[in-house]
Amino acid sequence: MTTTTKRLSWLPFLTEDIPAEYTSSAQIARFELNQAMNKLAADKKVELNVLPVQSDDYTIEQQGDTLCITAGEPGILYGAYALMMNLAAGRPLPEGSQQPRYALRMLNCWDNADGSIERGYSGRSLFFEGGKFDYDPKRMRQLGRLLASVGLNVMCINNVNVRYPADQLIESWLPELAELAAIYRPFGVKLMVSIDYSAPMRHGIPTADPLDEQVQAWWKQQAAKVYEAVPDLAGFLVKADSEHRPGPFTYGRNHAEGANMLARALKPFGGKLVWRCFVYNCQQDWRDRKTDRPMAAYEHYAYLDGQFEDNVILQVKNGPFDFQVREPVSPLLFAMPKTDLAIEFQLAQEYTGQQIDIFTMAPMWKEVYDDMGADKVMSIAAVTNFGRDENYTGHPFAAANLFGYGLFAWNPELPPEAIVRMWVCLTYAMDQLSQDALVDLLMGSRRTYEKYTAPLGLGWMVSPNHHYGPSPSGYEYQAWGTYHKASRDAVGIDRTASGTGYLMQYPERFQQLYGTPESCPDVLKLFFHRLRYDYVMADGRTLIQRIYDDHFEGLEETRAMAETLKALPLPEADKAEALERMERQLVNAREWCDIINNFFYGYSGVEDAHGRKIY
Ligand code: GCW
Repeated sequence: MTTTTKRLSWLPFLTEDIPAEYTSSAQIARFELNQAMNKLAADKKVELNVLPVQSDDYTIEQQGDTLCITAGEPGILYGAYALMMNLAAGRPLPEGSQQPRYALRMLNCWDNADGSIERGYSGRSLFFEGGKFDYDPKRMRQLGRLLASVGLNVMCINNVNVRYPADQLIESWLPELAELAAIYRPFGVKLMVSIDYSAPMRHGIPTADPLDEQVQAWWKQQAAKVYEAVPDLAGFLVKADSEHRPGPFTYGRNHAEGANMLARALKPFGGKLVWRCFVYNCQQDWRDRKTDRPMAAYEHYAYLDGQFEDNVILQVKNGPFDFQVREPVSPLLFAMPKTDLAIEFQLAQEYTGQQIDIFTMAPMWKEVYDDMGADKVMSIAAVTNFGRDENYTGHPFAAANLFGYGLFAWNPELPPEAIVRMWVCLTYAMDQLSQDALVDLLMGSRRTYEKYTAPLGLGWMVSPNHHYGPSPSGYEYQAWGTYHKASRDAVGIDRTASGTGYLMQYPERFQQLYGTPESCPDVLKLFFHRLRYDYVMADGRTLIQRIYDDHFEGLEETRAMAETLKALPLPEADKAEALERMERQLVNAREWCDIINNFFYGYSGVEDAHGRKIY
């Protein structure tokens, strides 16, 4: 069992473990303020005015030397952390009443009962080992503290791919689930569990058909048992009919019928049914040019708008594919005005460097948010990036994504740089120049990673299965529907009206923006258009030259990052960890640059205009 970490990323001023006996947010808030205020602002007193309501909102007012936080539960804790973190960062305190933009600010852990984590890059599971619950309660409270400090309020603890014995979470493991829920409750974090749609079939029922009365009765009775054990469980999360998971399609039912059956079972207890829209044909023939995977979610769900129970939330990945380094915003997010939606991001860097390469996500989330405009999405979810590693996130800088996600989920209007700067300021006591250098490095890291990997919105040039490192044709002749169609003359897929028609799933403003190669931003050009290598970009470069240039630039920028990193006065452990990973990132960037440029050179036969060697 791991012991509590000594230095807690963005909360280094909190060094004492939270006592186990605390059962309310107000108690924890007092405990944290007591240990921190001396260090942060010894001349100030803090008063808590705890209102007898359940609410996230809080207000901080200053009267002379006294700072008064007024809030219910768990808002009082959010107010306390906001106060401490702003003081620690030398920032002004938030003025007026503070409310989160999203009601449900969720984390999805992809932890398996055997202790492994699907797409986990920070060690093994914090919750499970050897086919059962196995955790360090101190670390649980430490994690509760981290999550509450950035306002996250729902945590789904098991993988959406539910494999035995994780299905027991809602059956024979209920007492243990209740114990864990009790640990997180005072932090304002409600647990959620992923369930297996076919569960009734392991109880003598021959079907999982949502319209079958026995199936409905089984889920109703099971929900009652679950809520008796954990009365405030946030709900169930479901991956159905996706990548070989069971679901309603088997019985000729649509996903409203499938989700509503479960939602009705949860409704008497106030539970939410979060249903993922990551549904597509993963058995595609690459020769089939009609099927276009990004169209799938919209095709499966948009027509069902208005048919879902009011406790159903459809969870939609931010892009139409699958957490690539760049994708356009999912058109489904605009297509269901009568349905509650959650947008889903992935903090785990599956396709974005696996917490070896630095990839700071705040700029990307803000782009997606800006694209969404005045939307009605009310919930937000992210696949987590933490595990049993002592620093939780493997790469110490990956904590900036966990931290940033919380801040973004509370207030997506925050400039990404403010989020990243806040994390740097809180985490590392450094001189201004060093802080600026680290902020710049993190802010540029996504663009750099994008340059040395798949060009101009193509995606999917990663090595199959594990998804680290380049393999330009690795997914080209596979069944997953992820193609770039590079030939000797051209690359990319026409997804406009004259092509697959995907673009037509969007509101008019996107159709205008992405409709022609000229109007479409460079970074998404090959997502929406098939272009010849001699296509001339707005800046006068040919497409092929732009591909070469981006890759060489990405490699150069990574080298510059490594130099910056070497010079930073970071704490020893973080520096050693970051440098060791940077060595691997340099190798990775070099490989990507060589292999992708060589791939396109091989097809096009065009020499680099600057005479650089293409290996
Ligand atoms: O991209 C895929 C991942 C799977 C994951 C799936 C999903 C949990 O490679 O590992 O399964 O997405 O989001 O369901």
